[in-house]
Amino acid sequence: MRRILCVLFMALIGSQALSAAELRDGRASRGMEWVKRAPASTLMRVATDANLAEVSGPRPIVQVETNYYTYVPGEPLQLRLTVDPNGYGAPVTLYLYWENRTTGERRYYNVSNGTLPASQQSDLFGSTSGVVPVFVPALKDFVLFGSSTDSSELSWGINGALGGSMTVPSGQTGLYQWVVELRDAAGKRVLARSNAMYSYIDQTIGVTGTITTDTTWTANNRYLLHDFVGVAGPATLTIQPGTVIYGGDGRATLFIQRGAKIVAEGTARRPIVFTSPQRVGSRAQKDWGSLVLLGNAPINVTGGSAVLEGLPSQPQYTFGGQNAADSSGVLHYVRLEFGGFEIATNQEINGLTLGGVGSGTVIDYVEVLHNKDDAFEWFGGTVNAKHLLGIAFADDGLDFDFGYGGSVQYAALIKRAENDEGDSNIFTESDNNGLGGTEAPLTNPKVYNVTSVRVSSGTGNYGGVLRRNTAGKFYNAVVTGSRLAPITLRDAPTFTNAGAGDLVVNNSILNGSFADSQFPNSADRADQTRTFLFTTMTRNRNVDPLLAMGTPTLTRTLLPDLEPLEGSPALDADYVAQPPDNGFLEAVDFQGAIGPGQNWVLSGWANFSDN
Ligand SMILES: [Ca+2]
Ligand SMILES: [Ca+2]
Ligand SMILES: [Ca+2]
Repeated sequence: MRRILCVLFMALIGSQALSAAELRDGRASRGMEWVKRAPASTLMRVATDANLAEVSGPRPIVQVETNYYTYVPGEPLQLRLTVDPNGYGAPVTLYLYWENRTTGERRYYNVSNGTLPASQQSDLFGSTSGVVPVFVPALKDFVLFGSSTDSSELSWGINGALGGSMTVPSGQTGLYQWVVELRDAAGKRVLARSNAMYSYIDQTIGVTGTITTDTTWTANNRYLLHDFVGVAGPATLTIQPGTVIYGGDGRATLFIQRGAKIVAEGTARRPIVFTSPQRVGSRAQKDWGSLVLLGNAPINVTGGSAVLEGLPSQPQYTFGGQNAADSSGVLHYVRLEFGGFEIATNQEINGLTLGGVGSGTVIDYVEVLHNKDDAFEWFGGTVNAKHLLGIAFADDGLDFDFGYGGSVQYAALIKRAENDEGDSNIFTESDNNGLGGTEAPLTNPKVYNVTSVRVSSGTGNYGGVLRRNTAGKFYNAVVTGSRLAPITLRDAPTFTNAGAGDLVVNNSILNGSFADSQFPNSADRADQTRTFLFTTMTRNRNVDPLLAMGTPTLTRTLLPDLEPLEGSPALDADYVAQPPDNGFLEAVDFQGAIGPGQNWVLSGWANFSDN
């Protein structure tokens, strides 16, 4: 630890310090030229403005990023910052600190003194004895620490405003982060916080072919997958918390085959990350494939098994069986970023593909960021899932098919305009199968507490499309911002299922226009859809859900606050459905993915980068 800090001190103290006189006068100096100091007269208004902001919601947006997630000794660590006032006019204080994500040890950084001792706290421009309030600056990918001379593979090519790159020491493997906080003018209340996690590792380990014996991937290495990598039954692949795995090429995809297991038990502080091998800022959807789980649980395909779409008819790509309680392992605090490579024409790998996965599998806290296809897709199976986060997926949020029959609770789904395509739906697309056949069991997901929002764009479709003879139970959803109708039922068999009570959409906030709804049997499809959703179904409302985020913009999705504001209709107990006690679904007192004070999306494990 001491050696790391020595290196940090050396790197950081090189920045220009403010003199006491400069601080008193508010004069521009090299450390502070990118912000505007708030004059004392303005500070009189601070309390009023801050109280107003507390009620009405607009908060500044901040995002801090390192140039890479893992470093071997000697590699340069750079840090950059994006800030948007987002309508917040009152002065704030800016805090920058380094933290050990394993031990919690924290060191504040200050432009005058560099890294402070563990016992001291200061805002970026002030001192341990007093803060320096500033107006929220507007910064886009502003490099705080960096050297233009670093190799282009890892560098943003700009010298940092606060100093040069930090050089990573040897023998100090571990998980760390830089954190930026915007606090109120007194330095007390945190208005916005962003953390950039990274680890120091020993080496890169390439992975190819098929894993046939029990194997553990450890957090002191980074793993680089090449082409299709399989785990064959009965082997178990165990991945330590905090481990980072890169897809080394476009086809790089990890298949957990029938009878095999993945045990990826990350934690809130040490998530497991699968991501693009490119430098932060140069990443995009399709940089690699993603993660595929194939199991032995029932699917509704004749013969009981199927080959995953786009893949050759071989046992390692086959899924489905007779064991509803089958386990493919554990995914807990796992991120899947910048995947979705096209393995065949129009066949991209989903963020998380679940083919015939059984209810013995644990899926809780999984993020998909910037995937070219669906965020999450189920091909049959019985696996349940909680705390799913999908951001900037190109196709559907939750795609159900082939007789899936499990439960999903708490899913936050955000579409971005920059990555949105036709026939894509923010919340869900649910089919019994591709032909709308009667194969049993019908696709019948039990889905509670989803929040799905979308940044305005000219493409993208519905909130949810229920079609091709699907059944399903959808409760406590919040759907807002869809280009077309928030929910649409597309064909006659699906509507028949709804009439029989096998397809239910109740207790949901469906906010938007239904003018372009599809409906099976009438010229006036919009009217019939409205009648069906708001009269035949129970306790649905077409109202603004009053989320803290406000109207979604791309910048706001860099720190997406989906929590319902005080007074939100999502908190009206009369409209909240209580899930059946099936051993998985939990009692709730809110609609949508996030309850007041339970913001699992912004708790520090997830990533919201746009590149
Ligand atoms: Ca798909
Ligand atoms: Ca899809
Ligand atoms: Ca679709």
